[in-house]
This record gives sequence, structure tokens and C-alpha cells, in this order.
Amino acid sequence: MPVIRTPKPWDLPERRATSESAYLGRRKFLLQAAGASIGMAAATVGCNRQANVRSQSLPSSELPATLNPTFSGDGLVLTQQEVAARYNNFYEFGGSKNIWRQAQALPTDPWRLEVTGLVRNPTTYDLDDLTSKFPLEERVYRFRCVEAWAMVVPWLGFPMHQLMADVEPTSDAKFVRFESFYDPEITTGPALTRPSTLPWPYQEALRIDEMANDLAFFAVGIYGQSLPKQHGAPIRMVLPWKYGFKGAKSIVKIEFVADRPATYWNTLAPDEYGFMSNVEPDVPHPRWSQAEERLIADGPSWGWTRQPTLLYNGYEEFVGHLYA
Ligand SMILES: Nc1nc2c(c(=O)[nH]1)N[C@H]1C(S)=C(S)[C@@H](COP(=O)(O)O)O[C@H]1N2
Ligand SMILES: [Mo]
Repeated sequence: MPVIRTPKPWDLPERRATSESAYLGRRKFLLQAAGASIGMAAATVGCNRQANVRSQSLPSSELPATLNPTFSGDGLVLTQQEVAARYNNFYEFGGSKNIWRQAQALPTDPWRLEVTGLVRNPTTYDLDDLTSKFPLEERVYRFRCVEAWAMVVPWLGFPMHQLMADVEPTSDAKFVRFESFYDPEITTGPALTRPSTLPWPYQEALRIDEMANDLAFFAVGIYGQSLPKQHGAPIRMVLPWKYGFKGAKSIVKIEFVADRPATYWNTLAPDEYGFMSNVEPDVPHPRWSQAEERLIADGPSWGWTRQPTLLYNGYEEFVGHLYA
């Protein structure tokens, strides 16, 4: 995100490129890439997918999952798959949106996810455990970045409460901390990944009741396939009612704790990135309004659709009671 504009060591000129200018500069390339793909997406669920072109260049495999009818994407238009896969925030691999190539350096096999802390059954899962132990479902979710761009994508995965039921948090567990993969030899976003200036590893946290909410999701796939690395392979958080940065990618550790943990963006700029960071149109970011959002590539051609931001990103009926 084009965040901190105060003169800090991490405020590199490269990062001042706005989302929009970076995106428009790549438009030509993306159109060619889309044209080079061999076919249109096969519809794996009954929602509008015609506009989405399968990504041929990325290693991923088909994942069987059942569409959750509550999140079937009715009335939503999916973001083009190629666009979602080429417009990413993953600071470990660089400060621009164009990090998908760099992200291919992420080693995902084997993968271990350690779940520890205030739980009865501390467990270390490998990827097979995660995809076989918990039934995979597909959910079409709206997604809203704090930078005011938005997308609609079909995730594959399982709700977080299933993992909670497996590890059994104790009654002392009030918060949960999620940690992303970090290895300075591999996550080589220029200067940005130096631990001397930034609070690596990337980490995020939730209240325990937020994690237990049915919307809180672990994604292992997107568009019918395993997650491309730039989306946070092999497992990442998806919290559609919160700003995108709350959803850490490439999770290696989950810790149930008693006290509110420090988190990455909140540590860097607490005035700009609150711990809660629920999508709220009436609460502006200190440097821009959150009243509107720009929906990316919601059709066969390029463009941004401006539309009003919805309270809790449209998920008030599911999570409103958590904040009443
Ligand atoms: N580890 C890690 N997780 C992260 C980020 C990051 O830089 N590192 N960026 C966040 C932000 S700001 C957003 S908007 C989403 C972007 O997810 P996407 O690239 O799959 O669309 O990932 C979030 N998770
Ligand atoms: Mo974001």
C-alpha cells in the first residue's frame, strides 16, 4: 500500500507510485498476457465467470471444493483472474503491485503450519493435513484494500472455526496471532525487508470472537486452483469485512494468546492502520476518504468502477453484532 509519506527510512521513492499509475502502466502487458492464454475459464461454480481467463503461466493445481450457497457470488461480478494475480500487495517481495514474478521464489513445499499457545491440542499441520482434514468449500467474497481498491474473487478453503475446533483454545485465549513466512534470504523486497527498519515477520491478529465468526476464512486456493504464490500460497487469511492488510499471507504460525499482540502495519503507523481496521465508509484514513472504492477489472475489459464503500464491506449481517 502507498503508505507512510512521512520521511522515514522505508519511504522509498518507488513506493510513491500510486496504485492506479502502476496498474495503468501494466495494462498493455496484461492484455497481451490474457490474449495469449489458451482458453476461457471453465465454470466450476454457477456464477459469472465468463470474463475470467485462466492463468496458464503459473504452477497451480485444480482443487475440488463445494460452493457454499451463502457466498455463491449472486449479484457480484468476479474480478478477472489474471488481474487479481498480477495486482498484489506482498511487501516481502517488493513495494509495488507488480511482485508476482518475485513471489515465485517463495518455497511452499514442504510447508508447516504450527498452531500453538493457549490450546489443548497444539498441532503442526502440513499442507496435506490442511486440505484433507477440513472440507474445502468455495466462497465468493468481496475484498477491500485500505488503499480503496476492491475486487471480488472466489476463494477455496475452510472457515477458521474448523481449525479452532481441532486445536481447542482454552478459555484464557482472548486473541490470536498469525505470522507470515519470513526469510531475509528469500523475501527480498528491496530494503523493505531489512529487519532493522521494519517489524518483520509480517504478523496480524484477531480477537478470538472474530476468528470464530463464520466469515473468517483460511484460503488455500482461488479460482478453482491452489493459491498462486503471489496470493499467499499455500495458506492465507481472508477476512472480507476488514481491510485487506488484516489478512496475512503464507501463514507459518498461529498462536493463541491472552493479550492483544502487536501487528505489522499497526506497529509502523498506528494512526493509519488500526488494530480493528473494519471496513467503515464513514471513517476516513488520515490521508484519504474511505467513502468510495475502485473495483478493479470487473468485466471483460479494463477499468475501474467507482462505487460507494459498504459498512463492513457489505457483511454487516454476519459481523455487525461483534461491534455493537
Ligand atoms: N505477508 C503479507 N501478507 C499480506 C500483505 C503483505 O504485504 N505481506 N499485504 C496485505 C494487503 S495490504 C492486501 S490488500 C492483501 C492483498 O492480497 P492479494 O495480493 O492476494 O490480493 O494481502 C495482505 N496480506
Ligand atoms: Mo491492502
